[in-house]
Amino acid sequence: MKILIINGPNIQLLGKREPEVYGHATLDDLHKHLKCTAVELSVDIEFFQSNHEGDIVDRIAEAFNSGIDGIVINPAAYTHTSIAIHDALRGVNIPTVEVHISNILSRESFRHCSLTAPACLGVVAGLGIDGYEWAFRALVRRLVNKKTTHN
Ligand code: CA2
Repeated sequence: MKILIINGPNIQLLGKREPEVYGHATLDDLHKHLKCTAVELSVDIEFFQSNHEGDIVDRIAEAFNSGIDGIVINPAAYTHTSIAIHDALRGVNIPTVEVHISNILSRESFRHCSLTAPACLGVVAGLGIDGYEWAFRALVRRLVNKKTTHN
């Protein structure tokens, strides 16, 4: 099983700016942590971060051809604006869980709406970077159960 972790714009700043909102761990720390979880769960994991909407759309489309079974995505600011990422997720129909480090519902009103979440299985928000691990574990469990049920 192969899972792709996608992070959107400015997430490369994790741990370097606004620690009061996004915490002290860096993107590299997050990747290392998720790699350990992937070993524990016996699944392959790939990472992608981009500040460019089209590149994220292209990576989602490519996931369809490269045998990705599930996606964990933090579309960052594109969450609130990107019909293109919504359409890409719907287009590939790969089970996806959306993650937000902060609780977008307790922040400014422009963050309350996610255009991408309706194309996802579910959303984890407000649990800091731990949310990526919970999303990853929930996704793998869902995929394993699905395989068992259909075989
Ligand atoms: O809470 C989240 O994960 C967000 O997706 C983060 C986005 C924000 O636009 C969303 O509304 C909620 C912002 C990502 C910027 O990442 C930074 C990380 C550290 C320092 C500065 C920015």
